[in-house]
Amino acid sequence: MKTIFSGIQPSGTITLGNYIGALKQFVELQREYNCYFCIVDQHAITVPQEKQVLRQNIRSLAALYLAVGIDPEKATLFIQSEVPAHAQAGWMLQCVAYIGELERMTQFKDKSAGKEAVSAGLLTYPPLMAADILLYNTDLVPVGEDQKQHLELTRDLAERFNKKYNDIFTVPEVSIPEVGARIMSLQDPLKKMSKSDPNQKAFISLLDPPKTIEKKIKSAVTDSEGIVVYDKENKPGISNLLTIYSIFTNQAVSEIVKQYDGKGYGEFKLDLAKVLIETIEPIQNKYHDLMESNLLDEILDRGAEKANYTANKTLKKMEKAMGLGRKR
Ligand code: ATP
Ligand code: LTN
Repeated sequence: MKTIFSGIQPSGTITLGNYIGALKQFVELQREYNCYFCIVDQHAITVPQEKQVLRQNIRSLAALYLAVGIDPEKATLFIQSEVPAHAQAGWMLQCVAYIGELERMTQFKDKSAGKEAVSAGLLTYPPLMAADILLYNTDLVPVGEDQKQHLELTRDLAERFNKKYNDIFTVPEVSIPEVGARIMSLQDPLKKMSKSDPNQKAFISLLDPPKTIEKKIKSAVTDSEGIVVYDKENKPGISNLLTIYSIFTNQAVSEIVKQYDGKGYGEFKLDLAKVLIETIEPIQNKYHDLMESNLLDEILDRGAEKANYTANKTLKKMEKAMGLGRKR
């Protein structure tokens, strides 16, 4: 059975973008692969976090993974900081990575732009991500479009390590969904929807109450034409909403366009909000049940135990290959 690894940062509440680009794929793939799904809290601290909020977000993200359909009997769900091998392997891979290639990462450029104090961790984030993936002999990494560059670097680091030290890493492939790999902000459809966007109206979170979902969709930026057609270049706002509608209803965009022929954005947006609420409400109900139960801690404990076992085996091989410590 092939192995999948993917991670989500507990840097806020999961958005529609995270759900469509990542989580929805995870649920589908867990049947056919040996899956590791991680709450990457050590990645989240590359930018400032409030400690109580971070703790809450970690727990909440774990519950959301399960509420959308991750089955702990099939997949291993765990918290990155509870598996120390990630930081240890991350350090070794930092020593394999070059500063120049890290400075070229667009996520680093975007997140550091205009900031006075940028943490060193923001720059060295990709070798930690490579460690996450490589520790599990991962074959496939399902992610949204924005992570493609990090995956290319992960492959480069794996190949470099294999060549320079010992051939121990599987070089992973990336899996990006054909539709919905880059859901755009509701307030600026030229920007990616992000859970850490300071403008709450820019994203729909999976925990937004139905009324909020409706309001956010109603106020989503479109254009003044009022015609529901897909034209990503000239009408990015309505095109983004059409993509979301299509994913949530399993209908082709062309069919939806026909359905709204002669109707305005108002009616389309109201229907879209309804469709979203129908899917999101049951997820929220499961989420609240999980947050109140002890099950969540049991699942995370089991996940950490299993992840530690596999990750430590690879870590030992890495240390041996690099000549760290004493001969055993
Ligand atoms: P942050 O705002 O803190 O950077 P984020 O919302 O970008 O967070 P991540 O935790 O970095 O989310 O990403 C988790 C997963 O969701 C990744 O696989 C990422 O590619 C995917 N993803 C993030 N944003 C989108 C989006 N707008 N459309 C599709 N997929 C996305
Ligand atoms: N960098 C990713 C989160 C992430 C990840 C990973 C994704 C950390 N480690 C390993 C896939 C595999 C992000 O910012 N979305």
